[in-house]
Amino acid sequence: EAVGPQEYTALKLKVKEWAPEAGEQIKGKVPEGANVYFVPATLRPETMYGQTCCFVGPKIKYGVFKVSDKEFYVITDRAARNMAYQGIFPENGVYEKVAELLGSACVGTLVNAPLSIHKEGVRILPMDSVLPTKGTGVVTSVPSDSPDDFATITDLAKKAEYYGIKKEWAELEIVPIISTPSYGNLAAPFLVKKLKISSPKDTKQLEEAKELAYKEGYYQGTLVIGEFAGEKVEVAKPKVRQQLIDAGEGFAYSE
Ligand code: A2H
Repeated sequence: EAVGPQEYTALKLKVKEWAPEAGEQIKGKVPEGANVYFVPATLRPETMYGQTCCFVGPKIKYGVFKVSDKEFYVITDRAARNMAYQGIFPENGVYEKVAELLGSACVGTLVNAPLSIHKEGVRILPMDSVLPTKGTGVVTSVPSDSPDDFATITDLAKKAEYYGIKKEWAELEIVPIISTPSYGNLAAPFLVKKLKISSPKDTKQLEEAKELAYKEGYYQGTLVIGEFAGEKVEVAKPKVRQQLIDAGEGFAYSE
């Protein structure tokens, strides 16, 4: 756990098509024509090219919060309260919830993930280890560089029926985002294999893989995709973040 304040990048994933249950639940509560966004918080904005899906906790309760007549965010109540004191909603300290959604009802929703190579959109999928007490309770998935994400999508694809999802939702192409001297250009799949991680429940090994991937990616990594390809991660990271913010596709969020 980090000691100081965490500076996240919150990313706006616009809903293109609701899963039937969630669509039913927001009916009449969000104005026709308004945009609704799932808003994951990430520490690795430079990896956003590699998003293949976005996770919610199936048992977590989310709110749909009004930012303006045209914009609504799906996040936890806790995150909305924090955001209300960070100038993200129009009035300081005030946040308006127009609907509630259980994570499980959102599974299958198609969203547009900024910067992702998957322009057709990515799906909202379930992840049991999402903590309701961290970030926004929404976690975008970058399986090339996050061992947790790779272990989870592997499990989802293996047990698609059990999870009530289409297998192909968990099988979008994984392409190299960051090249590293020790783990090649797909650090997370490499480390998951190397540490013999066979399920998202192998929490101890995943903790180790996460630590190794993070250090190597951040200090030794070079981006191999996008506008900043060829630049060191340390250098490119703030640039990608700023670009997302300038494009209105993300914003700073801290806690
Ligand atoms: B990271 P820290 Cl490529 N529950 O984003 C569980 N995990 C959460 C979360 C929650 N409520 N909110 C955010 N996270 C994840 C990208 C990424 C991340 C990569 C590699 C490592 C990595 C894509 N997923 O995180 O405890 C988010 O996943 C490794 C730590 O606040 C976020 O960044 O330090 C990170 O954990 C924040 O974790």
